[in-house]
Amino acid sequence: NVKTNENISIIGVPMDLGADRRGVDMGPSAIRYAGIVERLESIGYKVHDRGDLIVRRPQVNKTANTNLKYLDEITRVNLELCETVSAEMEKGNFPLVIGGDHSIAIGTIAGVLQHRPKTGVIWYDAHGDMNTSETSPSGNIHGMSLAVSLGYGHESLTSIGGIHAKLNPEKTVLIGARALDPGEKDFIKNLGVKVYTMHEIDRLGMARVMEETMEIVTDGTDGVHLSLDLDGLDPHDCPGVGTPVLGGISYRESHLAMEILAEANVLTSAEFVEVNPILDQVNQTARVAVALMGSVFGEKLC
Ligand code: Z70
Ligand code: MN
Ligand code: MN
Ligand code: MN
Repeated sequence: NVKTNENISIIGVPMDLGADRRGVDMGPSAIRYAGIVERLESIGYKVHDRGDLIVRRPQVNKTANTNLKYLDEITRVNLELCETVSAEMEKGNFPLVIGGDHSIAIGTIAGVLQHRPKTGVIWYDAHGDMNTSETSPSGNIHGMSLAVSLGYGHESLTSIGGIHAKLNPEKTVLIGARALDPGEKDFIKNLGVKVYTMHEIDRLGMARVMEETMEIVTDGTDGVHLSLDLDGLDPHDCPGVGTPVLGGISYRESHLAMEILAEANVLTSAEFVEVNPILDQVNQTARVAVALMGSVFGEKLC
């Protein structure tokens, strides 16, 4: 089952401004150090490492007339990321974005939607990332990226990729949620986004959760994007994340989820975000990220 004809393009985004906390900017280095290129090549892919986008480090977080922190630079980087992802897909390459904080999903998804406008999304995360400037408790844009990709939020961000390049809430699935803000809960219900919280994962089991998820994100769509925030996993397995939340998805459940996704053979783009090497234990979280990539790209145990 070796996919020798497939090309994966790795795009690093050393962004931490959306989390307003240092460390996740080193995520792309940590993931490369953990052997991402070699791992994907060993499965049989042709891997093109496009290096990292340039992210500036503004010392002032305020943009005029908004509570969104570092809005100007986050907008600029996501515009560039949108172009970069779109250009790779134009060449027929699979875009694999490594972060960086989760605000970079805005640019990744905007780029993906240029080519696959009906993309379904799996948002694997402890959080909903469904805040807007009105509901955000922090002003951190990494807590707003899914809302933006659905078309809600500051216009500088929602306009990236064009106002029509937006996700369909009914083709968007959250997995692993356990730290939703009140405004996010209302928003998720009103929009009809499907959520598998830790409660459903415990009750139904990950196999059933993923089978139902695959049905939702493949029916009537033209692609499937995986947006995987490492804090979706339990902090015991992934200590190196900016916002650890107890009671998360296990390493084994996560591998199973990736294997079910791989078996369906529908994935068209992916991103792995929020690896924070400063808080990590000997790069464990980056190593988990690379191991999960192995599973989602079809590596077999036997
Ligand atoms: C909170 C907020 C968040 C990730 C933390 C937290 C958001 N809901 N997202 N870590 N990845 O500030 O909006
Ligand atoms: Mn997130
Ligand atoms: Mn998160
Ligand atoms: Mn986080």
